[in-house]
Amino acid sequence: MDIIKPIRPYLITRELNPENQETPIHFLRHKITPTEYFYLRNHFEYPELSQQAYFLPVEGEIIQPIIFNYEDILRMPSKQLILPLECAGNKRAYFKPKVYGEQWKDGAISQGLWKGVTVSQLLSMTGLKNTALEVVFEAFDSGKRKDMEGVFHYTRALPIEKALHMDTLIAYELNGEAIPFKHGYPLRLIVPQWYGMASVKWLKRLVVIDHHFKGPFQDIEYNYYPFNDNDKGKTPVTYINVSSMILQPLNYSILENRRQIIEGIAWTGAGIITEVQVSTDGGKLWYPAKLYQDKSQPYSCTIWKYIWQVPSKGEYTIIARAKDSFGRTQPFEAMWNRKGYGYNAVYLIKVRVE
Ligand SMILES: Nc1nc2c(c(=O)[nH]1)N[C@H]1C(S)=C(S)[C@@H](COP(=O)(O)O)O[C@H]1N2
Ligand SMILES: [Mo]
Repeated sequence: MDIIKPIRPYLITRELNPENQETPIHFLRHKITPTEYFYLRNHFEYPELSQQAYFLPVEGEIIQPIIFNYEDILRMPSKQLILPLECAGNKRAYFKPKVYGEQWKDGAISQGLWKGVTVSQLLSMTGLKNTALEVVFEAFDSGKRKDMEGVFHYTRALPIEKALHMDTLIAYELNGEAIPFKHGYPLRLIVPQWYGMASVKWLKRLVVIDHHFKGPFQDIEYNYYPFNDNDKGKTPVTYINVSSMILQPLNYSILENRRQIIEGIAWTGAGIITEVQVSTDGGKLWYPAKLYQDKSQPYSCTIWKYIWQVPSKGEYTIIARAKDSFGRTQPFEAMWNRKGYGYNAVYLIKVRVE
């Protein structure tokens, strides 16, 4: 009898139109997430690709406007970075009280090997006027919104310093191949250390501006709103919070061995992971896990392992907690906010040992 092969990889569907699908967490143990298991986050239907997509105009507060073409960009000096792309809404489903929005669990994150040219190189060719304050990255996909009239392109801006950062890339390859269409082919922005919303797919043009950009994806979405009924304390979502995940054993699994390897990943948008602690008694005692870090790829996820000698049969609550070199530690409770961004509470699983 033939084995029926799946025709599509098994992502975890949150929505099909626009397509929003999670990576099954099993694939996050790989150094890079296989491309077909990379999560997908889209605000609109996929754009239509035309010849125009192979040209990238740079306009605005610059000395010399230039239209770069794809072929030119492929020939420029390039950079390769391994880094996690994490949606700001990852783990939103765990906020209490619940918040509206895609109910992402653990898989709105994937780690890719990205190749591209620096934005800074392109801007060194156009030159910058000293009025330059932000760089706007406009995409081809667009659609309507429920809260405003008109059609909007997905558009985000970066402060000029972040745009000029030596690792902010206009990427054209993911995991050694041209970026797949659903991930932004032919050209997408990659902003290390920031949540995924900054990494604009299907780039249409760059505009350098002398003021603060205000578009719905900058000024309405992707802000932390601490209160349910007013906008006080609104702050933009930028750097990824320190976070971790237990990948093995799985939540609510039944274990037989008295010696268990507990392993997972930890990541941060500020500095590097300096410590991961594991508790097997619900948070009373903590032990350091062994960290495996790729020193040549400082943004990439840290893999960690802890060998647990299980004292006796029973039910256990296992918790992982990461710290980074900026002194940030995962909290027991994530900072609640109305749109459900930046969830990074300690990671907790339950297991039974028989
Ligand atoms: N053009 C465009 N770029 C975009 C988005 C989008 O909807 N349109 N979504 C953003 C968000 S919120 C995330 S988390 C990442 C997801 O990238 P991926 O679909 O390649 O995983 O892309 C970002 N870039
Ligand atoms: Mo996102």
